[in-house]
Amino acid sequence: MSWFQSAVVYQIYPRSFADSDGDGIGDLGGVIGRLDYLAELGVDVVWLSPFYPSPQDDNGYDISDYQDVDPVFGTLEVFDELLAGLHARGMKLVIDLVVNHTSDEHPWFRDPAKRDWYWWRKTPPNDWRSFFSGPAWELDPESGEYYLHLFSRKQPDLNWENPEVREAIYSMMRWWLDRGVDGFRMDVINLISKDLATGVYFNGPRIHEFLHEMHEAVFEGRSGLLAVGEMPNVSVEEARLYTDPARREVDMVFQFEHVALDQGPDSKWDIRALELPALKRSFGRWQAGLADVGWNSLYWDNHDQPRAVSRFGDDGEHRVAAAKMLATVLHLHRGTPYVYQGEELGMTNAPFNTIEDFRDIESLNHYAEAVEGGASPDDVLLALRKMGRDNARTPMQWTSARHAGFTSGEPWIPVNPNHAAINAEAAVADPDSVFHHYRRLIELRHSLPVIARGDFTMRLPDDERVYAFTRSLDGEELLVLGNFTGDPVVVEIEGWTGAEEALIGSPGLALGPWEGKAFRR
Ligand code: ISL
Repeated sequence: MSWFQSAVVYQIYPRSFADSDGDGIGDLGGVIGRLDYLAELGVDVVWLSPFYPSPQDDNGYDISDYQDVDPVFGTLEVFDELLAGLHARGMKLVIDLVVNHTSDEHPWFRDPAKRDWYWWRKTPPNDWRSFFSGPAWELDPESGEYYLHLFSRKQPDLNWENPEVREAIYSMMRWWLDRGVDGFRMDVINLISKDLATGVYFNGPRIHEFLHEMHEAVFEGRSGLLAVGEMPNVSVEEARLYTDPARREVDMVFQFEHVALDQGPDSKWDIRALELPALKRSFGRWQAGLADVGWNSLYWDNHDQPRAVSRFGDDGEHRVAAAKMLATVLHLHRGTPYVYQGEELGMTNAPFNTIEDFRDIESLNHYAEAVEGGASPDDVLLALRKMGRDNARTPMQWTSARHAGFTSGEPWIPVNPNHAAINAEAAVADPDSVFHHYRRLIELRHSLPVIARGDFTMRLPDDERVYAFTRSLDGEELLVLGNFTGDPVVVEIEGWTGAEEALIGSPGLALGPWEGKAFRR
């Protein structure tokens, strides 16, 4: 049993969390001011999205110096204070490791002695496309050669074939661990091994070798740390290899299968209705595949996804019930749950009106490309409103005051006007709030071994309205139910009457609109 199996992670996107200096952009000082809030919620680990020096082309996922803090976010001294403040409250800090690419303004990229640290070619060797629209090979007018960037053109991909690159990264990681951080969330880490000839960049030929080497070079001989691999396009079988403790690669992968079910196969902007049985099949396959070896991450939301209550639930009349139900269902699976800032308040998608309201490079590039290709601007906007990453990036809603108490200045992206009703101050004061529901779920994971370690059985797999599963450990059993519709529904579960101890909700197997329940025996 590893410590992280009973832990809950809280993700902070510092730009949008809390602004301490009035420049309209959240910062590390702002996070320090909210540590007691995190402690009250009861999370074990904070994952902090990038705060390093960066031209901010992709909000900090384009790093120009791995070993410092961007002045917009603070200084290394403020970082140390934040780390100490978390540790003093018994929380760990995991930082974002973005090493598939750097910024094009990183000194490595312009250093002639480090030409081979990136992928340079006289002509594009393949037709790879960037995740942010357009070709992935960019002509550099200075040298007349093309460089690879799987993300924006300001995010050139590092060449992990070069051992000097790998050693530089491992040494940077050791520097942060020596400073006291407790691990890394590794951005698109299954993209680092590429085979240009065969066109492979997901889970490439040397990926396991690189991760194992990193483990030996960085984590060996240290304990209590966390290594999370963010891995788009990873199968359960591959995830088993990545997270098998005996292989010493990473502790868990952060995978995307369930958040792709309402998207077409070729484009996230091709939005489909979510079918509940498909969601259950996906979760069920992951629960079973990592039952005896490996470990799951559990999440609905992060800084790249729309808000869960708007996407999978109901952000109108039944918002509170739906937000609680989604939390109940997710947190009682086997795996480590992640809470993305504001999810614990049931924050919703943003009412973006025009393209000017958007800030995200992915959305802006897609809009430009699609409209130029003849798509109707209104149709493109409709998709951006539903699936755009900026939905998750509107400022954290602290109070009902101006700009939701996020900043005393002008926020870098519009605050959701619903902060008048949805905010942390109101939620903490209301014992029935979504916030206190999350707090109780976190407490339950800490106190009930069946939640952290029990096995998992999907029930009613084909039911289109209700998500149902049981967990069991050493004779202790849980039943979890979630109504994914706005209508009341009564279910029958073989062997359960609903008269068992109700951990969440009232006794009985009748569910109100969007209601979630859990029973124990
Ligand atoms: O958000 C996505 C598509 O809409 C994903 O493809 C996302 O780009 C992918 O999961 C990788 O995400 C990570 O790396 C990106 C960065 O923009 C994301 O914010 C980060 O989470 C490049 O560093």
